[in-house]
Amino acid sequence: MNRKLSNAEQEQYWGDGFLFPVTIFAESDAAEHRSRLEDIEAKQGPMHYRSKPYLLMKSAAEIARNPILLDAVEDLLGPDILLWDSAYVIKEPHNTKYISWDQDLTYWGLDGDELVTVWIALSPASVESGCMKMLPGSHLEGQSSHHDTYGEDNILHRGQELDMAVDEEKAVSIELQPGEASLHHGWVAHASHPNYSDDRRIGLSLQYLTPRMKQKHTDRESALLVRGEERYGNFRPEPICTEDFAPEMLAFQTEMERLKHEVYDTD
Ligand SMILES: O=C(O)CCC(=O)C(=O)O
Repeated sequence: MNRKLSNAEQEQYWGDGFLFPVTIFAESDAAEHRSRLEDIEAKQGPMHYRSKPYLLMKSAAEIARNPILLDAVEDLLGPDILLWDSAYVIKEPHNTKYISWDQDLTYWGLDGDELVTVWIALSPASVESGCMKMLPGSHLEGQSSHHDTYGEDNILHRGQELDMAVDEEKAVSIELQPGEASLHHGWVAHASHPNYSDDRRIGLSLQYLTPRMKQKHTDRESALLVRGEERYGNFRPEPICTEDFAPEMLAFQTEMERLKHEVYDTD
């Protein structure tokens, strides 16, 4: 039974390696989540690219467990779903930060590809503001080789970049209104350019996987069961955030973020 995505949408996802736009909530709800994020930023400092913000912020935890979003993920991954990682990706107005062409699964240390990324817009994601771009069908061949650039303005940890030249003419710009999401496969080649607009470009990127997946480099990583059952025990269970920046959750999130960077440095 389809929950959120029609058969045609599912076929499009598996054929192209991505699907958009999928409406998750109203623009007014997106504005509310943006304002809660900006209140937290004012108190706690930048949230850009901090790992697992759903452990620290009730707003991120609500988005991550949104039933409409999870229905779409269930259509692609099946009934048992773990939330493995997440990050706000925030490009300030008129900023030179970008993400080079890459495939996510290349450097995440995971042993399979039963993973989908949901990227939900909290401000307009347009070509001008530096929305993601994706190369249709590029997930079908699996992994291509990458090299590290350590590019100064590259948002990626090591500036990882595909070795192959990407034909930008074939790329699709993933333009989204606030409250809309894109879904993408872990092997799809994607990138995003700088934000030339007057507004912040704010997205929350969330990585969902099946409990069958495993981290190759450590058994200390954690994940949050968001739907169904967990019968594998490959990840330490995570608690649900019920208070913004609870001290014990901050300590746990800090440990998990450190571990993630160790893995990123290995793969
Ligand atoms: O937010 C962006 O510009 C890129 C995010 C991304 O690469 C991802 O979510 O996989």
